[in-house]
Amino acid sequence: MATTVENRQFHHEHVRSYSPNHQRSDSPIRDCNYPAVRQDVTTRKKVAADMYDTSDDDEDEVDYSDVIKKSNSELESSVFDPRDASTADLWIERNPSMVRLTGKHPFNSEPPLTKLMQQGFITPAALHYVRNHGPVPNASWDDWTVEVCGMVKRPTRFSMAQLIKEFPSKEFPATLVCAGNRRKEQNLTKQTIGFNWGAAGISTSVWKGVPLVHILKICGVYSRKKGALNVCFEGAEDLPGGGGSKYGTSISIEKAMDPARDIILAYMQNGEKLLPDHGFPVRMIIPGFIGGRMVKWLKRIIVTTSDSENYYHYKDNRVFPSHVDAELANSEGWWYKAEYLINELNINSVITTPCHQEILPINSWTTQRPYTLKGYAYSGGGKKVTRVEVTMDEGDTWSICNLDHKEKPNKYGKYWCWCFWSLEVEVLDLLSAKEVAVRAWDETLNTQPQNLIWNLMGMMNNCWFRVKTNMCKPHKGEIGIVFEHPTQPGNQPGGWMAREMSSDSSNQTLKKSVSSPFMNTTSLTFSMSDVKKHNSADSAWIVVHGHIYDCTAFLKYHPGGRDSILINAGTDCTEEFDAIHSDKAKKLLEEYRVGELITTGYTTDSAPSSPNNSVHGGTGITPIYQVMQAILNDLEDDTTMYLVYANRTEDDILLRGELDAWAHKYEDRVKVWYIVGRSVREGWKYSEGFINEDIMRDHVPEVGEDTLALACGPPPMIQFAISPNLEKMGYDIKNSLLVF
Ligand SMILES: Nc1nc2c(c(=O)[nH]1)N[C@H]1C(S)=C(S)[C@@H](COP(=O)(O)O)O[C@H]1N2
Ligand SMILES: [Mo]
Repeated sequence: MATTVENRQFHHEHVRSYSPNHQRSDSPIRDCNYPAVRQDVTTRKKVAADMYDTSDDDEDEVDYSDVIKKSNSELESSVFDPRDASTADLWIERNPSMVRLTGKHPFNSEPPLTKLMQQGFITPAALHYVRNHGPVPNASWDDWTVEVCGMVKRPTRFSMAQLIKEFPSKEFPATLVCAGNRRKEQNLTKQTIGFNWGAAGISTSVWKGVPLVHILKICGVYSRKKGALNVCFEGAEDLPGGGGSKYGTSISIEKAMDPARDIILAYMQNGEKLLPDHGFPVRMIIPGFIGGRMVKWLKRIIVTTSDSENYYHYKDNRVFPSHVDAELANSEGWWYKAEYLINELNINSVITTPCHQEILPINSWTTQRPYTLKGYAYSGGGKKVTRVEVTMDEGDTWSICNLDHKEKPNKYGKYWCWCFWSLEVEVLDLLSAKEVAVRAWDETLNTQPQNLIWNLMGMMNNCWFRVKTNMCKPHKGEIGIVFEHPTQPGNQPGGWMAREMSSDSSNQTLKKSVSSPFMNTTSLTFSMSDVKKHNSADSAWIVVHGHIYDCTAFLKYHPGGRDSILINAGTDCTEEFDAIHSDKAKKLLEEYRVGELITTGYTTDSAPSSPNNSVHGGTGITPIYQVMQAILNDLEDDTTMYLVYANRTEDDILLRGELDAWAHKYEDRVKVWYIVGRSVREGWKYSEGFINEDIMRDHVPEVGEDTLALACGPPPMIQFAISPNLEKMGYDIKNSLLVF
């Protein structure tokens, strides 16, 4: 068993010059029970206790057996997957639901995001994401050893039995995140040199193992003065990188010895021995660090002067500035610049509820109760996530979410796990939002950037996580909001980033052909607070009848002079405009239209609206107007729409101009009928009074297979006037009436 360190692949010729006293190539690696350091188990434990304070290692230990048991229940069993049959991994059972990111081999996979979240705080080992650079070593527990060598006084080789019996252990939950988590968003911006992680390259387990600091102390690390500055870790698999090597990396000796960091050699995951994919029989766990530093199938720990020379230590897990492409990275040696190596995770958060393609039906049931947004958040280095915020107006206003930290911090106040956030929002607010975005903050006030910052390896992507809300076409008696995540993992299609990419680079015809069954209103929408910002000669926007016009270029041509536009810039000036302009001028204005005003309130007047106005508006014609607009904008939709629109007086009729224009333009498809309660002027050709059965029968079609009634208005009107009359007309109120 006694081998020497001569056959190691680690090159540390340079190390020798820093540590002339250390005759590494001559000093034999000792098995743990080598006579020269023979100690019985109790003595060794006592030595460990003497060398540093282990007295409270077990003190605050929490019993995790319940969470673990829960996490493993009701999980479909792992199987030999036919995709592995022709690979070196054919002997490994895997959970069939894992999403493969790199074809068959090596195995790189993440669980479906929704499934991951359903498991809660602790991820069952079989659903834990996997990042393998090569074939999984087919290890035997009894034969496995971990060798500690390099700049230590007592190079030693430990068996698994010794790691378990002769050292104190620590057990705690820790979240692992691959630095490539969320990389697909980067790849859709511009291809990086990494594969497509979705947002589930993250998992949490209860890990149990020997603190690294115990092992290093037992082996007697040389002093820093003598050059013991780094600790390298090496795995067991044979990899192609760098002309044949093991996976390996290193951390500094301070970090390795820091008791606050809870670094362990883990041999248990969720109360069981490790699965082959996660490093059986033993791996490094370095809480708060990127997954890439946590070497699996750990074979060697080498104390050295300089950091690891392993190919993967240099060519992986680095974040370069955006301008550095592959060529530049090689020609200018960016791989070897220490400051671009990453260790501690950065802060991140993700929306997991709603999930991708989730449909929230809009009906009297759903609009009356809030919808709960949910997700996860984490930060690195043990920093606590202290705030998570959601915006529904692209960052103008933020709501603070509820936070659920399931772990107890360690005695140094460090947090090693993800936390969960949630926020109740109004369904009508979701309906009027274009997207929902999340960002987190940690205790040192790190937060996430609004925009993606591309880097060559596609690592540490933590821009705001945005979920788009699209109106879902009336279908089988329902309309709804369909949510769209930015991407889907691996080569799975879907996500708004891919859609936006394809519509950028293609013509109208193609755009139509890639459209999903769900439509997006094609025109841009803005809130009044957006418009308000364009109030100068540099950018002069106005709102007229709910449409937004950019008049900047027109300023110098305006017959009435530029100032008369500028005093209205950034406001709704419908009345002012209508008062003095000819039909010709109105037509001219159309050329400058840049979008539509979003509002869910009853008012479209020029009163300054706070950002909240746009999200907390009452029920009104707006949702129905938006549905109609969406249908008309979809060239493939030929739904006929009948609108019966009741108001107190004619002056109260909102959006009348638009509705009449539609009724005129789409004569066969849009029928509008008004009812006003009082002050009817002479020549009024519509109904007067209250909505009743006769009016409904005259202006609403009989129920048909594909008929859907949408209603908005005060509850008594719905309850006493609309529902009963629709019922008389054969409508099944439960399934074919949607109330906003
Ligand atoms: N020996 C070895 N260790 C390794 C790797 C590897 O390929 N080989 N991958 C690393 C990377 S990049 C990550 S993110 C984590 C993933 O651990 P997991 O597969 O248990 O989730 O292991 C790290 N340790
Ligand atoms: Mo990773």
